[in-house]
Amino acid sequence: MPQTAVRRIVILTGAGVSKESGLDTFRDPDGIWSRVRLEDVATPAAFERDPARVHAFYNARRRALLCGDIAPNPAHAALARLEAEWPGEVLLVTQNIDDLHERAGSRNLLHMHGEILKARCQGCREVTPWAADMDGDTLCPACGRAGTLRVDVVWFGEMPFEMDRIFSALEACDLFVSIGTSGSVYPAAGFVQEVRMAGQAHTVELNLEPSEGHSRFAARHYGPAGRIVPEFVERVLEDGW
Ligand code: BJW
Repeated sequence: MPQTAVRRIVILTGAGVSKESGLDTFRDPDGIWSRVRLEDVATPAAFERDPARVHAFYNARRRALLCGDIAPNPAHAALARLEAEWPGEVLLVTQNIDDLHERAGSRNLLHMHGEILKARCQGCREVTPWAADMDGDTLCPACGRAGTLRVDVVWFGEMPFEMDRIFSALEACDLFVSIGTSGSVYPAAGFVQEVRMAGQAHTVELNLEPSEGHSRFAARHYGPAGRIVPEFVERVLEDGW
């Protein structure tokens, strides 16, 4: 057992961790924002202006996630293994709206940008598991109203979920690892700075290439997540950091 046994780990993941599972990132040359403008699909104003377009965007991504071809990759599996085998706490904070961390076995997990497999009623506020398409006529299963459902994700200008728990964990952690995120969307992009200001935690970036904030990390490893995350987890479980 490593000497660092009781230490607390916070992991932040982004779209890069799901890329090798077959889900697109946002800002890579072949990413989602190369095909659709975020202003048209990922803001509250876009949903007010053209709800059919926003529903269609998320319906297509939900169908792709559930089509049967998408599965967790070795990076997801390694993070679930870390949670299962690390003697201290491992909190996984994901910006991803897919369910691949859950499918791999992660349990101590916060979806700060929401989940595509949930619907939220803008009338009664109820959040419901949701695997089907949604449109302007869909009835809220809780209050029965039509036209009030939206996908339970966080758009630009909205407050990400669970921020109090996340900031408390960042302040108290001993190791912070950022995986597969470009570091261009706040508040997630600022987490490494929060950790550094809070104290002595070690900070590590694992990504395909240096992110916007790469110089803020004490250690950096670059390559596909499916290779470098299992290698990193193996090292942490063997030797700590
Ligand atoms: C691989 C790989 C492989 C590829 N292996 N790696 C001016 C300054 C500062 C902030 C703002 C500002 N103006 C506005 C803001 C705030 C705004 C913001 O940050 N805007 C920026 C554009 C500047 N943020 C917000 O509005 C957020 N809310 C907010 O700030 O509330 C106020 C607040 C204040 C204080 C505290 C707390 C809150 C909300 C942001 C919501 C983001 N929503 C989206 C859509 C969600 C639903 C959906 O999926 O459709 O979230 S946008 C999109 O970006 C999605 C992602 O979660 C998010 C981050 O993207 P991610 O994951 O980093 O993906 P990419 O594509 O950018 O990067 C992938 C990386 O993987 C790359 O580096 C690749 O190299 C790498 N990679 N293959 C390993 N195989």
